Amino acid sequence: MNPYLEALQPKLSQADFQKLSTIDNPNVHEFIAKESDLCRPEKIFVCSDSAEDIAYVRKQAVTTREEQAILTETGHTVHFDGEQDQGRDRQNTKYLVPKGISLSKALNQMDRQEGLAEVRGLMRDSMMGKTMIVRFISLGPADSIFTILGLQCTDSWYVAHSEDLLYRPGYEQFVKAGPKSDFLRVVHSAGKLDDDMVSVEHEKKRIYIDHMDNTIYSVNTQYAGNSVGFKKLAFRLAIRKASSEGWLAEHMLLMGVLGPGGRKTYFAGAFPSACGKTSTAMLPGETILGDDIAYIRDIDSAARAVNVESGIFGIIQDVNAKDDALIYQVLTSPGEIIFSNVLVKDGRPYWLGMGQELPKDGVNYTGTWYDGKKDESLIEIPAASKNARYAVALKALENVDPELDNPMGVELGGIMYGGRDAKAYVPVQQSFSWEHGIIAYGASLETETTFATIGKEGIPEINMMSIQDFISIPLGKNVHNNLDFGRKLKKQPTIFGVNYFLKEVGNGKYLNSPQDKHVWIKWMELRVHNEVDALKTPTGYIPKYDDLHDIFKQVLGKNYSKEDYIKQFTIRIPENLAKIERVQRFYQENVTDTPLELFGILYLQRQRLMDAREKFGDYISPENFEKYVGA
Ligand code: SPV
Ligand code: MN
Repeated sequence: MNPYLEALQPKLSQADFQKLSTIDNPNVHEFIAKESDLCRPEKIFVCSDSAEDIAYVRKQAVTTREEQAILTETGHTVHFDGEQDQGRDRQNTKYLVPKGISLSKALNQMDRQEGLAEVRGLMRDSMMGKTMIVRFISLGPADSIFTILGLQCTDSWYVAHSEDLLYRPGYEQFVKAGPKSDFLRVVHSAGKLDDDMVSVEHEKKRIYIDHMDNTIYSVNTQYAGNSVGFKKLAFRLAIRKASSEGWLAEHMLLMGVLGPGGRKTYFAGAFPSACGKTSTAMLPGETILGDDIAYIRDIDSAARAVNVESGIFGIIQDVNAKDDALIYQVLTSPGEIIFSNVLVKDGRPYWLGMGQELPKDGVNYTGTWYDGKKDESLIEIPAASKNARYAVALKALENVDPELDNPMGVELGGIMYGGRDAKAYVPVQQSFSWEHGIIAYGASLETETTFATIGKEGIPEINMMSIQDFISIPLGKNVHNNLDFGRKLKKQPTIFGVNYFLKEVGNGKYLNSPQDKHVWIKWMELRVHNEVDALKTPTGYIPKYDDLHDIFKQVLGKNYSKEDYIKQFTIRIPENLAKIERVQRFYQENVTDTPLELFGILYLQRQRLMDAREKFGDYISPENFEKYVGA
């Protein structure tokens, strides 16, 4: 027996000891022993992914009151995070870097030794009187070139339960992998809890990423984006691994879009948090593979992608029968769902924008809630958190794609990038080339901060490829990796820029309804196969009115007016020039390793915009652009 197993034995039941011994990897035992030594749990539970173990995790989440079983016959539970723990915490999420090293000025980083001392100090004895739960996860389908193994030690049954719904089991994979296998490590403690089982020491919340040891520390938080290690935490480590191995780890949805004759084309889509990623992936009539994180590899010169996860941790605000019919149906039917930070009244969950009047009182993330309740700063507390969410397994959805667990992934026909851009980009456009798409849509992705992260909303910012919060390599290197990845492919996915948030000049009204995204994606599907023409503008190829008119009719049964088309697809020269300037400045000031090609491609876009202005003025109706045939 290795010394780590021996050290762990007193904290393990015989069955749990057996489960750990079956994994023939001393690094696994060493990690658990080291963290147990630090956090000092009373007991350790090892989840082997058996039906019995999984049922136990779920039961414990309710017994310990981290989750409440609301209406027991539905299988729904509710979890609350603290008032200061309602989103990802950018400020307290830091990369640990050795002295003298910087990943990029735009990233939150600190000295590794200091960071380790601080976070390990905060974790010391943090699990006293609690159970440490050990979970093994397979990121990506099992037995695949995409598979990355992950191990998490946590003292939260809610976190462990969420992982059941959101990830593929990994215990058997660890057993098979043998002694030398590599894995990502996460240790999490919710820290001190109040009587309602909510983390209280939010000022001591820390999420530190130690990529030198492939380890993530998370303490004094329960919000899943900070605590479910395999979500954004492991994603940060995966981005580094991908970069060193020549593939891509992306903040992207994956979906199948149906085309004429039953053809299916797979798309990936990068959107910052709360910018329409899940609702795109869930469009009715199409198929879903994933809504958050994808790994993409070059396999036989084609881009093939898998969903890293197997469930959805989705935003529930504005999910209603009209805008998100599919997920609304799932959330209002019996099944295993964890709701977080919703309003509960008489055993039912309620959320903002659900399409019905909300009760005037109930229980929410602030405890007992009543209409008009104010927080310490005298600001009215909404009935439910804007960032209230649901966790559900993809297999609970009727439109889950049959290729979800294909070890080879699916071949991508298209990739889209979209942010919250009120002013510049048109609702949908296609890039002139792989390079143009990566730079002008991906690296230039601009958005506004949202409720998904703690802090002020509505602040405009660059969010490169939508991974700004997660990027763990120098930013320029990421741009370079993307350019390079596509150049090596024989079959490049077509790249599109989408913008669901364009507003009318002057009056600030959104120009599109949430359903319109369905039209854009059907147009993109046709473009991938060269089945509709497009118009060539300075920023990309845009749809022709007649084609959109047909698709609006077919998909939404709507009469799309020429007037709407012209408003939505007018090329706004001043706004686009200003955008280019902001993007250039961001890279010049923050990213010393920016590939020169980025500036070259932006320069050419600027030239095209200026030339068009000479000819047509500041605001150019799409009708002025020439028809372009083919791709
Ligand atoms: C996001 O905020 O991008 C999410 C939710 O997908 S989480 O990262 O888990 O906070
Ligand atoms: Mn996300």
